Amino acid sequence: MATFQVVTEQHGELNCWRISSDRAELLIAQQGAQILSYQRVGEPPLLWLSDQAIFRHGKSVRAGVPVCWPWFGNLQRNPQAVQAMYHGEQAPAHGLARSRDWQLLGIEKAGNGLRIEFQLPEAQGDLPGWPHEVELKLVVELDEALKLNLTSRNMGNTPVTISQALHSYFAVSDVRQARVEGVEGLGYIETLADWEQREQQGALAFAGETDRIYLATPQTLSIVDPHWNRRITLTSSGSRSAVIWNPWTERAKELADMADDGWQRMLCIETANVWNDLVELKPGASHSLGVQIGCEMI
Ligand code: TA6
Repeated sequence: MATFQVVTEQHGELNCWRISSDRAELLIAQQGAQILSYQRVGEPPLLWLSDQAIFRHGKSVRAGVPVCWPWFGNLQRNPQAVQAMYHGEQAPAHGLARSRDWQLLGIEKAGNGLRIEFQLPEAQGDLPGWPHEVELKLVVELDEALKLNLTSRNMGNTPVTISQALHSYFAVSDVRQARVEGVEGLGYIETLADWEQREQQGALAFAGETDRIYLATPQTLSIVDPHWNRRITLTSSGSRSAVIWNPWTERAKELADMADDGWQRMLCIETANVWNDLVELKPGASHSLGVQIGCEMI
């Protein structure tokens, strides 16, 4: 059985845990239960952490896997059923969970790996403007692969509708050389062209700003990185939609927490429940959104 070391660290204003074994290292922040980095020993990072990341309370870090919940993106772009759940003023982008402190329920050995469990207690009726009672848990498992599972259980008496995403930032040698496989032939929403519906021809290569919602996604998507000779594989569960994002040159310059050339070294594939792939939770019902991130040399 592998041995693990857990060290608490402070990054700016954020409490974090650095978890390492002889095979991999993971950095997780209490805010947002956000994985900030993940790297296997002797390999380039799998998840990307911005060189100019800002570690501040109330602001999601540009890194790793922010949890977007109970809505994804701009609330006004969500279906009415998701919008109707929120009664607050300004709705923050990507929901309420990524910028709040979660509670660490435990870190324990599981099989050959490690299991880390977080909960967002405020989701049970105490989120500002969102008066619903949902037990929200994130389980992170680290063994050969990295697994994330976000479970929402409706503890209230009325139905709850959410959109959500595991907004994963992947590290690549150069996004202009990388491609995403598994999207061939899928319908997608081109959010940069007035949310027009289009069809993907072939694998996705990056040649400009990209911000697309892919629909009816298969279980497996992968990132082929020829320069680093590797294929990152995402195996999802509880999801039939994915968002793929790269800000490219001009948008990156507008982001204070990304170097002007930071866009070259990252791309986001966000395992999601968005658009017509919403989650409707009847009282007592639960839903799990999961992704397993693996990697092989090619
Ligand atoms: O998932 C894509 C997206 O919604 C983009 O539109 C882009 O704005 C990105 O997320 C990052 O959002 P953030 O609020 O973290 O700056």
